[in-house]
Amino acid sequence: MTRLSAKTLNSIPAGVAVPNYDRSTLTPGIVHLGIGAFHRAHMAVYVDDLLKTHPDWAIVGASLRRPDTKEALEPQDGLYTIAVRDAAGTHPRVIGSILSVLDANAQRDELLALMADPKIRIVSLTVTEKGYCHDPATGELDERHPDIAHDLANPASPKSAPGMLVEALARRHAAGVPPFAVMSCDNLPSNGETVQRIVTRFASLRDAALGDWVSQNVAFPGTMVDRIVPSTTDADRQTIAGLIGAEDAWPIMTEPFTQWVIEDKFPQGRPPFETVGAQLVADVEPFERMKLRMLNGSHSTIAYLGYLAGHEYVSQAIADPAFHRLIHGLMTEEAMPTLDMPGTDLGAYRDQLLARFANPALQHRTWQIAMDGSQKLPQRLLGTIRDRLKAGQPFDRLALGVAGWMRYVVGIDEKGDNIDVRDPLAMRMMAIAAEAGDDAEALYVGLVALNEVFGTDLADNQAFGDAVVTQLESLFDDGVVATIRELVG
Ligand code: CS2
Repeated sequence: MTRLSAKTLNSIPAGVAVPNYDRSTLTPGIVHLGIGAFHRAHMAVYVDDLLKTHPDWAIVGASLRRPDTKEALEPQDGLYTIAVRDAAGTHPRVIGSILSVLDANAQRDELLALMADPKIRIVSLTVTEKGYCHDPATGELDERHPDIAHDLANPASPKSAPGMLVEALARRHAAGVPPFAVMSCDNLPSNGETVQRIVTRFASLRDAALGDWVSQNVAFPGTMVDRIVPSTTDADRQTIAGLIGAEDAWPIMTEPFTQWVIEDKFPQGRPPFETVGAQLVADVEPFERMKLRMLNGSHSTIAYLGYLAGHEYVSQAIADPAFHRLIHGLMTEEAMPTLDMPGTDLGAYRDQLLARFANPALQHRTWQIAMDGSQKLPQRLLGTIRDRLKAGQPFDRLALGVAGWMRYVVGIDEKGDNIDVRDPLAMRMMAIAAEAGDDAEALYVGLVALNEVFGTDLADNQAFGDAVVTQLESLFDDGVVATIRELVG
């Protein structure tokens, strides 16, 4: 079978959408750091919709960790398929907005030179929570992070995202080129402000004057991004080959829903994202908080409890009426009252989320969402809990979500099988769990002392401890299913 590429594009069957513009006229306006599946199902699709009328905004992608995306896309001239999936079927479309992919390790100088080029006006990022090298509880740069220490010692050959951004900005500053806008598309709370804080701090540690220049001149628009993107499997590759009549080494599977809310702060200009479905707003924070607390808070709760209960996919967990009641209640009773969203029907948003979770065709693994919990919990569950505590309101379902994470990171499931726990703190957490055994109280005390997750306020909070330990004891004694039933009736 032929490989998808510029040469084979005209043999793709009619009915599969392909780029509606001449790719040879494109020039890059965006460098994207962290060119994973999410970016390719989200921002790259919005940009694809724009290129016919705005060919100077194509994307050059970079991967900071692994060369696998480059290896997959290079022989395909950057082309790849996205397949939108639901009960009605799988709908493929070929995307052409990514001109090329650079491997940041092997092509660091090329990447930095491009980022310093005046034609690049936006550098966007999806490097996941841990890619910012920050302390998730406080949102501050983790100055002891090994990559940060490396990049401060070797500023011209950075490894980390903050190090790359600051080196490119420093080069622009030195050359008198106005800075690009830095647009985070990760699920961090107040992602614009958080990345601004991290990058400005890193720049100041390099050089106080550079720090001042960054803080006064660089724009960090915030965003809320949303599209569910399960990891691609070999079965998916086969399905796509059948549909497009060509081999695609890395197609992206996703859902019909997509949402992008962007803070309109781009001094060097931006493509008219509002013409292709994005919402440009003055303040993105309420949207981010809604999404993190309702979608991602539910997702993480489903991931830990669902995995432990033996559900491979989110859709299987949410099909269990007890899980459905738990998540419906978590959103309605505990998350929604903490949100301030005039003009948004939160009940309708919740119902749409429950329907998205139930999408039977998506096959979104609970294990995938369970990854990196130490980086995700603060903005997904703990912020909501803090607000509930402040208001003196109950939060048992959220506490069960946190207890589910604590039970999960023990690394042994209810059948006694090992769990492949992926987390930057995995080693420390496993040591804590090994010490605690199946003593819920001891496990809680060990894990809650991880200040970068819980801060010091929650660690010292009796009501928080009581609520989580109650659920954790039940998880150990009675198992997940009985615990959920007990809680939701
Ligand atoms: C998920 C998210 O893996 C995870 O942690 O909760 O990636 C989620 O699918 C997206 O944020 C949806 O927009």
